[in-house]
Amino acid sequence: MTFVIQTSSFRLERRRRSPLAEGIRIALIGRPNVGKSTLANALLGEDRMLTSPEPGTTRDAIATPFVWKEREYRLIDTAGLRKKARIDEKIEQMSVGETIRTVREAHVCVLVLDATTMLENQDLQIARLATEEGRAIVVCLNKWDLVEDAQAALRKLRDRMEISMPQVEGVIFVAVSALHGRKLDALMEAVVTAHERWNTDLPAAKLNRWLAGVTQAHPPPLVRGLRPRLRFCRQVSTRPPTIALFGSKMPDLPGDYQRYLINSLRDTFELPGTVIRLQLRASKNPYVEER
Ligand SMILES: Nc1nc2c(ncn2[C@@H]2O[C@H](COP(=O)(O)OP(=O)(O)O)[C@@H](O)[C@H]2O)c(=O)[nH]1
Ligand SMILES: [Mg+2]
Repeated sequence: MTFVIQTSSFRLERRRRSPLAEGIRIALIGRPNVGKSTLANALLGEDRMLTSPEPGTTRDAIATPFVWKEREYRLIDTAGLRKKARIDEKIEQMSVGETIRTVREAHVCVLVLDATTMLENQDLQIARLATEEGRAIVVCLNKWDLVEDAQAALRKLRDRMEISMPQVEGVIFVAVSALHGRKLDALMEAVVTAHERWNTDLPAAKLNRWLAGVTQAHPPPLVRGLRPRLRFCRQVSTRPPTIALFGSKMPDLPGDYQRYLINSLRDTFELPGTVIRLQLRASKNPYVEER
């Protein structure tokens, strides 16, 4: 099933035209040495990170504006992005606390990986912070210039992501070389796409048609002899898309079944790589909330 989600692109257009629009806020997250600072400078086009406040004056994230292809963005600036010469090694290592603060400031988190070492546990922990905070995510495979077997590297990454990060199934991977400024356009396009999906607002009629079909194809399992009944749903917020499901016996809806619904939403409404949240709500009268 395919259709154009007009609501979200319309909103995006409006935001873009507004003089107050500050652009998509991007955080570069990842382990030390994967190339975050190099990528930041490549995107900013100069050593703009040098103008950041001295460490110690503030630990709050600040956002550095930049323009890419005539569109404005903001890069969340962190100690981990600043030049090594300006700060000591201790705070160069982004702490978990700082990563969380950075992630919360961002719309889109770009998870930067070193393509030669790829997805280690620490990378996954960082990625999980971003998904738990409900951010939009793009995976950036940096140092692609050092990779010899591109196909094998991509296959390895895809397999690992599928197993370790099912909550962002279909997340966009972009292979870049920050050092040589390669494929940065593709990276920024992915950022825009991920942001658009994250902002998606699904019409109630389409959602309820989906719910009818999906529960008919595969009804919720019996719990202690009773079947939870899903009556209707609607989207209650964007960023990330959050769907409230109304019905009976909702607390009994098994986790597996919730994941089935989320995966089905992601497929049906073409939201790959997007965290989707469900809210389960009790409803006795199916017509109270319907419009
Ligand atoms: N070959 C290659 N080296 C890179 C690339 N990006 C960054 N590096 C190198 O990786 C090292 C760590 O980069 P840095 O930006 O400081 O990483 P950070 O700790 O994540 O900020 C530096 O020596 C960079 O020159 C790349 O695309 N290709
Ligand atoms: Mg750095």
